[in-house]
Amino acid sequence: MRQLLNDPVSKDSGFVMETQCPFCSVQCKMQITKAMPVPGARRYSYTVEGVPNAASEGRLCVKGMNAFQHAVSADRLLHPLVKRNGEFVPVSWEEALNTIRDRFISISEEHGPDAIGLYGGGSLTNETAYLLGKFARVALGTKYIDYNGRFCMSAAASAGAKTFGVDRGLTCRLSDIPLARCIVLAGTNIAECQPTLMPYFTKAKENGATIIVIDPRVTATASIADIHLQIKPGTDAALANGMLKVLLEEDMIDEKFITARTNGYDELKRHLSEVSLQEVAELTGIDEANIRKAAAAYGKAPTGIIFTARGVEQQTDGHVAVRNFLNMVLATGKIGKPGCGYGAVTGQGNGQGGREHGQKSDQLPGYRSIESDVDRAYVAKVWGIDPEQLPRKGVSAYEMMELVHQRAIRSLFVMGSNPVVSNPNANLVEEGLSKVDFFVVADMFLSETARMADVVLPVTAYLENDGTLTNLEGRVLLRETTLSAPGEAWHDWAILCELANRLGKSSYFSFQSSEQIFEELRVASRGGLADYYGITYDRLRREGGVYWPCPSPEQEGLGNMFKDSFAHSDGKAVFHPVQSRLPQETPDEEFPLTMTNGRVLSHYLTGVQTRRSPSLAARSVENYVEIHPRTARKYQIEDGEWVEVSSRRGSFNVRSRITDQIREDTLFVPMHWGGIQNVNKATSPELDPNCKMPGFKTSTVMIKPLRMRRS
Ligand SMILES: Nc1nc2c(c(=O)[nH]1)N[C@H]1C(S)=C(S)[C@@H](COP(=O)(O)OP(=O)(O)OC[C@H]3O[C@@H](n4cnc5c(=O)[nH]c(N)nc54)[C@H](O)[C@@H]3O)O[C@H]1N2
Ligand SMILES: Nc1nc2c(c(=O)[nH]1)N[C@H]1C(S)=C(S)[C@@H](COP(=O)(O)OP(=O)(O)OC[C@H]3O[C@@H](n4cnc5c(=O)[nH]c(N)nc54)[C@H](O)[C@@H]3O)O[C@H]1N2
Ligand code: SF4
Ligand SMILES: [Mo]
Repeated sequence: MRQLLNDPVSKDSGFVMETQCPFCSVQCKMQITKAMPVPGARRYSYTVEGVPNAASEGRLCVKGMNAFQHAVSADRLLHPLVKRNGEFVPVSWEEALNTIRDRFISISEEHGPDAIGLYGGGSLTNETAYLLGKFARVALGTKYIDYNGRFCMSAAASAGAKTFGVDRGLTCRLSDIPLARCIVLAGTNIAECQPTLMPYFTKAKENGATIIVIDPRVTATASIADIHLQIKPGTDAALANGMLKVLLEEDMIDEKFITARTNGYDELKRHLSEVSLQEVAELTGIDEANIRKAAAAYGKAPTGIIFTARGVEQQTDGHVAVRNFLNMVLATGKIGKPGCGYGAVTGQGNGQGGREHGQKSDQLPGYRSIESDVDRAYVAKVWGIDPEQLPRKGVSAYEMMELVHQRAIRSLFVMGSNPVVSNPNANLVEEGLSKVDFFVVADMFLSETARMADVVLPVTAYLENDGTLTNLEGRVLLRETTLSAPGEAWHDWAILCELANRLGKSSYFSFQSSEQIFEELRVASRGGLADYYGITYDRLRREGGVYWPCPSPEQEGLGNMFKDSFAHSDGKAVFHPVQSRLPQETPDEEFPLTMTNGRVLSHYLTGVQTRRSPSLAARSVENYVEIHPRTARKYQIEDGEWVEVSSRRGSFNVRSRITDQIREDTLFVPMHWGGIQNVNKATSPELDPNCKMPGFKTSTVMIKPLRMRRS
């Protein structure tokens, strides 16, 4: 694709570079060329082409094609900003960093180190995510650190850890997909969210696979389904109970596998004997015949893979809902063999690596636990500190926002997230952040969150910042860059090193490059579940990517996991009986509809980046709510008019989009807009007790037109 563009920020004139997309978890490789179309032309032309690699096989989607536009946009932050009398003024790095140091020290002295919270993100490289965890524990000594992955991967990650003993998004390789004869896509809209993966699924279909999609909407992904189960939001756990019951009743289970490789089957069996298929049908809104058909398709297929994503996981029972799908995987023995497995379709570019190396409140690098004495001792030794100095575990992302609101956390440092838009119950989050004593944000843009900060630090984008990212398969990839930073933007990791230096901790943060940080990460992760020790930058350059776990440089990484054993100490996987239940909130007279939410093809998360890319912004300029024609009639809503959607938490305004591709009792709203169009003003902050995932996907709401009514 070739485009002409004004490029006000980049110092570099022409270039050809290979890089990776900054957006989703596929991490498609691409080549970007910037050149003068003709000598003396006033605008540069950019050409973006996919580069063949094992995951995307050279494909790019529309977001990847246009990603460079935000990176070279005139909106990029070029200087540190400090707020004075409510206005941002550009200052030197010296002044910005000294201000942060002074305020952090005074807040820590007055209220203790835990009065400072850190909030990271899954777009950060492994190196930065690792360093952020170390910065919290070693430079600040605070227990409060968490990150946006809590809203993304926590339900599936915790379920994988409990069932298999380890969480790696895909237990198999992408190349196993075409070998599967049945594929379950539960609450995942691959066609819009990981579009370059779609050919794996169409290939499977050509090879004879049955594709089952579980989604309340007829999505672009559902268009390839052989069976579409148009489920009532929030009832996936019940549906899995129904399917398990049929698997058992019709003897489609793998007794040999169950005996040799699992624990807890008898309990599951007892539990399923009490499940009524009729009740499941009522709860889920899917009739018995279709539940039977789907269960049989999966149960009878010789190979199969179940995928889940945020539709199943962003629920207050997301953890157990995933575990119930994993019960299906284990009961049929469809794991550890070619064409078999489970996939949590990771979301962000480094959603996988970002959850392994310590920016989560209870975690140390390599998936180690901050509450385990052995793990604490190991990491403390690598870091050269006493284990006693390591704080204990803190709280999850939204709980941190509650502590901010209660003023227990007095200062917050956000790196790589836009929490004012992406947290549930956004009004409370905004109110909390407006009261915080001292607020720092590191971003490329003045996001909705950055606007509220006292100090904003400009950072480098994917075209300028190198480092490793781990894709949805658990494959570690090296993103190389050649561009220099625009203005005075710094790399995230360099900011952390320099701040640590000013806080008197320079000896622990004396890194000069991301590779040096990776060298320490290798050792810190060594022997952990996510073992990166065998991976080096040189190796990544040579091999294009390496799967973890990879315990030694001589070994290959592990593609298809669990061939002979699982990661629990006895080598067995664990069944877990799951209760069928209704979602936390159920419709009533005041709030009669269920609202779910999610994504559209051309925008990414809170849209801070994609709304600054003209080609992407033009495809989707404002937010909307999908509503069924009969529901629209009932609430007197016309197509394309402004409506107010409200819940017990708050309300937002968007345009209506009438479509029969959604259930009558359900509304759908994308999550890519802030301010008055922010869906999270109405979402529920109820958290899953197991993993602290908010129940984003099921809130009860009412809807009304905003038009003036003639009396
Ligand atoms: N274009 C685009 N791609 C992205 C992103 C983006 O913002 N834009 N974000 C990236 C990130 S961080 C993530 S986490 C992933 C998310 O990827 P997905 O999880 O696939 O995306 P969502 O649209 O949030 O949700 C998927 C589907 O779940 C359905 N759903 C809603 N409620 C329920 C339910 O109760 N049960 C079931 N079974 N389904 C339900 C929705 O209708 C939706 O089609 O995408 C990544 N890729
Ligand atoms: N209602 C509802 N809410 C949701 C979801 C949903 O499905 N429904 N999904 C949830 C999910 S899955 C996710 S992942 C979250 C994501 O929500 P956020 O964490 O808010 O994600 P982004 O919008 O990507 O915000 C990232 C910010 O970091 C900046 N940034 C990008 N790269 C870098 C970098 O390398 N360094 C630094 N310092 N900054 C960078 C961007 O400019 C942007 O301002 O939203 C969650 N919120
Ligand atoms: S958004 Fe995802 S699928 Fe699209 S180009 Fe980027 S990494 Fe690839
Ligand atoms: Mo995500």
